[in-house]
Amino acid sequence: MSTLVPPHRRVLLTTVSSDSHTWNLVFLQLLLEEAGHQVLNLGPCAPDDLILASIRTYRPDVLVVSTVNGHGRMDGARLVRRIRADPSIRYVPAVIGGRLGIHGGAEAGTVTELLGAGFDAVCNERTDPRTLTNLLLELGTKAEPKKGVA
Ligand code: B12
Repeated sequence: MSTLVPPHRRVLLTTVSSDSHTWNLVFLQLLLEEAGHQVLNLGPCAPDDLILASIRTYRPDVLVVSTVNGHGRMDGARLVRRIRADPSIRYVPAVIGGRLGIHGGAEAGTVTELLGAGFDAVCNERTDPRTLTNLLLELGTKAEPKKGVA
């Protein structure tokens, strides 16, 4: 069990529906809990509907999407478009990171595409995961989406 130290954020941690990788989620949960954040981890292959329902019930300060199978670019864009289209949850700040594409994450346009779809911040595989803890503090204070870029 984690000890919550303010300022902390309620974080909904998930991956995308196609992604069965698990240790990225375990790693990020431990990292964020160690920094004092409260984390609900939905585990691998979370369907979009489960993620949307969890945002409604858990009311996180920030949604963190971690994906490494290479389909995050497509699945993440689809997911965040659905979130931004739903008036009851559209303002939840959302960050995505990991290995976002199938060619090692260096694909031009991926960051722009995911920001355009509705993410507030996009991290690639060169982003140091430790920067996420401060990013959450920044994003968690935002009232409206689409204000940050990592
Ligand atoms: C174990 C593994 C599997 C296992 C997963 C078991 C499980 N239950 O977790 C199995 C065998 C199921 C698997 C399947 C597949 N895998 Co796999 N897998 C791996 C492997 C070897 C290790 C992943 C791991 O656990 N890493 C440990 C965790 C802690 O590290 P991480 O995942 O890299 O996450 C770190 C960072 O990415 C970052 N990070 C992650 N998310 C986020 C989010 C934010 C916001 C931030 C800031 C940082 C961040 O922080 C983490 C800690 O540093 C990697 C190769 C590798 N050595 O990394 C391939 C790898 C991820 N797999 C890959 C592929 C292609 C697949 C398959 C598509 C293969 C196939 N053809 O079937 C399937 C996909 C299945 C699916 N539906 O998703 C590719 C992805 C390629 C890409 N994205 O460019 C990799 C990179 C292998 C490769 N070099 O090609 N895989």
